[in-house]
Amino acid sequence: MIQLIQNAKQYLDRIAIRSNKYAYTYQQLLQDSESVAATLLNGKADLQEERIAFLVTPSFEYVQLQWGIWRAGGIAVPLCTKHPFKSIEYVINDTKASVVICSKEYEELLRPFKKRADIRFILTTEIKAAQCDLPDIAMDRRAMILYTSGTTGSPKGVVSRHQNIEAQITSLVTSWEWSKDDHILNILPLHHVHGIVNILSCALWTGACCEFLPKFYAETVFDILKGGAVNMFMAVPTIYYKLIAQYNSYPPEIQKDISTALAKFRLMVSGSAALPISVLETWRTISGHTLLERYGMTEMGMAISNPYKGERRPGHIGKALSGVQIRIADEADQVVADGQTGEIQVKGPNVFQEYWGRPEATKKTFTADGWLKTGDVALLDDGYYRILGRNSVDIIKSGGYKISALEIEEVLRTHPLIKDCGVVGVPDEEWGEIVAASLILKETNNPIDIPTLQTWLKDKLPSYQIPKLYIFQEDLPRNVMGKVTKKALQKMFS
Ligand code: MLC
Ligand code: AMP
Repeated sequence: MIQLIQNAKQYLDRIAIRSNKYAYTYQQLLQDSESVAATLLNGKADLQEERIAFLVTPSFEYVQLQWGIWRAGGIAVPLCTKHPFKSIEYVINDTKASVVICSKEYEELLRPFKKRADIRFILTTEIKAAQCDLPDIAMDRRAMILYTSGTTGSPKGVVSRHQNIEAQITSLVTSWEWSKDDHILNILPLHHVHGIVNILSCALWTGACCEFLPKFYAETVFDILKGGAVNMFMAVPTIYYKLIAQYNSYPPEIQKDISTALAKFRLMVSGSAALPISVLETWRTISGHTLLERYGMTEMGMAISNPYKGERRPGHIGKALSGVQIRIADEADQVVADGQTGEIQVKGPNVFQEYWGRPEATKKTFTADGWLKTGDVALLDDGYYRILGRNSVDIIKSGGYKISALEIEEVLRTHPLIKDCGVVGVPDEEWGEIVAASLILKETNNPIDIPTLQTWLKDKLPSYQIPKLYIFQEDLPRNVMGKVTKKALQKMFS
């Protein structure tokens, strides 16, 4: 039984979702997701974990599809609205999706799948009101696959089971005291846990309202936040940075209106990347709120959080969330003494069990005794965890997105004028890190035009992965063994 969906029966007349200026009740969500389930089942008793990929903008339609897939016994594979065709095709092929669903807006982009004999292609406009017998879904069944970049190979599908998602939700609902009277604005993409679990699913679990703004515009966000209906907000640090810049552009009377409205909020949260203390402090001046910083990962949802009540310590990610075990371990996976630096390792019902179709990668991401190796380096500082960095320089976090330097290098090396390249993340106030590339050209008298290169990259990489900084070198910095030293390369950009 999927408790998230069962819970909705207690809140039938309440507003579950606000999107595109419409309000949708829990009853509508139950009815319309049943129609999706009936369309997908098409006479079958149970989808038996078929992968159903779907591409719609964040809206009621998204939730209707997500719940419909779950109710029919399928695995939901949400696609990214900002990805080029190549990245979408990769996910659909990797998951071996049997069905692809999209709204009219994405029909042209996904047209090639219409011709595939192994895929059933459904437009959301083709879903008609229908009822059917729904299968009973056990909690240990697979529910969702989200793609994440790593230090090796192509992006991997993180498989979450219903029990993992439920543990991730309930831990946050309890810790942050969600209630049915809450109303949250969701401006985040819905192919990552921050938007899907922390915001959407926690709201629906408690009978609260989730309002979508499918595209981030700082001005529109302030218009909604000033409106008085919303009382919770969650975002990545880059969004707070952009909101601060927008706030600073307003005359004093508008600033005052915004500050008065924000002061009435119940909770404001930051996560997915390190929150700079300067952003925390400026936001406190603007809103009267000390942002609650928490730490998570696609493979486990949230694991560590500053307290809802109690001291929220700047520069720290907080303490273990309820039901989650944390330890700091050395390179041999041995626990270090309190105060010593090591990798954050995590255990609990929130933690995923497998990368889709990649048993070797799954094995490598857990210790022999079953702890998830996050790759994040931290220490316990007077009862609060503090992140110091990451094990790998090949992982870049920009605007809350995890980006693999190796994936970008692989694409750059296929350019006819490029002999070799090195990609690194360079610290940046606004984005956390920005993607920077050093290019070694095949022939120095045959230069590369950067705007042309950027255009060439656009259908090969999501736009947020396209490097923003370039340097040209004769060779990459290397150590005595001839291995590229990425730390030295990073310094060359700063
Ligand atoms: C957009 N751009 C970025 C970028 N986002 N560049 C670097 N990093 C990013 N994250 C660039 C585009 O390529 C484009 O460049 C220009 O900015 C405008 O694009 P846009 O799409 O209009 O940008 P905008 O809508 O303003 O997006 C910024 C953003 C977005 C911060 C709202 O990046 C975002 O939604 N980030 C959140 C990601 C997220 O949810 N992460 C959670 C992962 S889960 P050009 O050159 O073409 O103009 C996780 C676990 C946990 O981490 O703990 O939560
Ligand atoms: P993702 O794989 O996209 O889910 O990103 C997970 C990663 O985001 C973590 O492994 C951390 O590196 C980073 N992260 C999430 N929250 C924080 C935070 N509060 N501070 C620093 N890094 C964070």
